[in-house]
Amino acid sequence: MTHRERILKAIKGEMPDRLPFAPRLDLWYSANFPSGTLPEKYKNSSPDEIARAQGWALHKINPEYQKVRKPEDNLHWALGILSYKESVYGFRFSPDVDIELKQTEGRTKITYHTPVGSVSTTTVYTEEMRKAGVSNFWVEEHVLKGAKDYPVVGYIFENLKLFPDSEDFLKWKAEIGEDGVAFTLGGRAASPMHHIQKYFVDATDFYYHYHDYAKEMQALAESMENFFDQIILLTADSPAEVVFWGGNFDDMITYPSFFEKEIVPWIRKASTILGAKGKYVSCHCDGENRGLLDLIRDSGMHVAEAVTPAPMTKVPIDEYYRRWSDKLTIIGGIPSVLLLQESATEGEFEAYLDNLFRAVAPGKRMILGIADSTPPKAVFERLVRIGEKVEREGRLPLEAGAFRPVTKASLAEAAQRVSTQMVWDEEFRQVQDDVLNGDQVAIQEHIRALLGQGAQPEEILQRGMLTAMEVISERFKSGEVFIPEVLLSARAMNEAVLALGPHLSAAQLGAKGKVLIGTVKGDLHDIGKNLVVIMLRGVGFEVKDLGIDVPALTFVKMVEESNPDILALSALLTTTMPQMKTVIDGLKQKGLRDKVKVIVGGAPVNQKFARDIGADGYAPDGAEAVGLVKKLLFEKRS
Ligand code: B1M
Repeated sequence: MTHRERILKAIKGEMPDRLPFAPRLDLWYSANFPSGTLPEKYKNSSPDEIARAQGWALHKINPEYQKVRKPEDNLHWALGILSYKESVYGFRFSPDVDIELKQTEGRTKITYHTPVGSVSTTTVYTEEMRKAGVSNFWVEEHVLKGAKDYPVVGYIFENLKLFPDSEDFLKWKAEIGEDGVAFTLGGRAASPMHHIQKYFVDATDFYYHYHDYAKEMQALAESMENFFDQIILLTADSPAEVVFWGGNFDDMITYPSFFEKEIVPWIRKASTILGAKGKYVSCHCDGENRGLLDLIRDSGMHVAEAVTPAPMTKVPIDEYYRRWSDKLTIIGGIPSVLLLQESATEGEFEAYLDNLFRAVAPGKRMILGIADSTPPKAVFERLVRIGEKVEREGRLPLEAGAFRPVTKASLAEAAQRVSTQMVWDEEFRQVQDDVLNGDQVAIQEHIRALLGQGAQPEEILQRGMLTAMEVISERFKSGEVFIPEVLLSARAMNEAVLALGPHLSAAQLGAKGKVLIGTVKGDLHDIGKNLVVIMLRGVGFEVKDLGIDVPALTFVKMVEESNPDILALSALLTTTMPQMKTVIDGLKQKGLRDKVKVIVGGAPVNQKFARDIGADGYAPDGAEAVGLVKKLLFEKRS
């Protein structure tokens, strides 16, 4: 059986002869090729040549986002309008949309002039990003800034024409031949609202817009249905067999109720129409899926790709396989950190693989891959060993042996939900309610009324606002509420602090302490860091946010200048974690280390790493960060 036949059988839910293995190599390759650090025998090979020489299937799922045929292919990234050699359609803007382009080194600003107004976007892609193997642009200026931009973007999409264009796709498919399956790009988002979330607004601001401009957003999503319907029809009639239908789902970002309301109907629609034409819909499920497991399984998607199990997320591989494999095919299953020397010992790597082979028995609907992709510093030998194990032990059906995936105790633990109850304080009930409901307008009125009745400002702050905010933090920690609720509550808190400000003494306002925070150099992830900022501000800390991609020297300089109590560092990539140590070393060199407590956080970071690099603490999430900052401040001051 060829790789192509094997993968297609797995996608159809049939039993191939053995487990398919298709490692994604692009990130690893583009980081190691320019620096000459590819394995000696592959120094001059392409990723496909390496995979073929090793006998692995080619991973042909994600388009090569930075390898374009003509500049227009990815020029409109900030609108999510893309076309590649991997696409089966092209696009054309309406003739009355005038496009003004300004390009300087690494930065592209585009203004779209339409009959109903103008909007603009700016994207960044630097040489440094290219060298690091980053395939996405960074959107520096998002298209939606306020209510007036919504109809303009709506106009662009309502009048956008897609047309069939499979010529390059067919050539590319032929080059892949029997060594893999060519997935075509439907879209990088799975629905109109998901598209708005991914492209049009800053990741954190999205939740405010979703709340504040609900009507405008709904109307825009409707204007975009034309775009999505055209994609479905064109891919349905194309020579592609599998369609990439959006992704980067994550139970924090695309939290369950949002996923169910705004995303599932379109996955279902695409799967139904494409399924009827004998095609398969595949979604990029690389995030934390703990809260989305059932929704994804029942969404109708045929393939969940880039599935990243524990230890990188909360869902173990056996649970994924047990809960999903009757309905959809899993691609991935090997978390990328297992290929890194510093994150997993040889023993841990081998044990994971042994466990994996037992957990996915009998092996139907499973395509092995590195999730999300092979990291730049991967030990190549480990990839080779996975390939060898597949050859040796991957014949299907796999035998489960003595593997016991889930214990009663772990199920009971999962079922247990902490419910944080609000302790109502009658005098401040309305203010507490306002924080819990995220009502930034009513809270100001209620504060003024309380002040008018003679209530003490610090009592309003402590007994009214902060107790309610602590409850929100706890509910977030226990999974009862999601990002939007936290953001709206924190915004109400911030507005309330402004209203209360003139009545509180300077000492009371600044009493909590000063925190300096940022995402380290080379890392553009900011959703989690923003959440930490908001939660710290929400409970009264003064927070200076340095943003993303912050060089170590900037952190050191800012510590020197602004003298914070706490320096908080965020990193989401294993490749950028070492930057945290560089910052700490920089502080030591400048004699500043004893002046500031350093805390670290972000998905790949853990307590051990924090200890190893000499940080003062680690917080797994925003709520814990609040507790940690309080604890360290108490220690610092006592
Ligand atoms: Co990226 N990405 N991404 N990505 N992305 C991850 C992180 C990844 C784990 C996906 C995977 O493999 N399954 C993987 C990293 C693998 C690794 O190194 N271990 C990855 C990759 C590979 C990449 C690119 C390299 C992809 C590419 O270009 N080929 C690229 C890198 C760009 C760069 O940074 N240079 C990239 C790009 C992107 C997007 C731009 C598409 C987007 C980011 C949008 C943005 O941030 N504005 C994105 C996303 C969305 C993700 C996932 C799916 C979700 C991250 C997220 O926001 N989660 C992510 C998958 C995952 O993490 N499992 C993934 C929600 C957020 C609330 O959680 O950020 O963990 P989190 O924050 C938590 C805690 O960690 C903690 O509190 C927060 C709230 O509870 N915390 C702190 C965070 N910072 C803290 C600081 C503290 C304390 C606590 O102070 C002390």
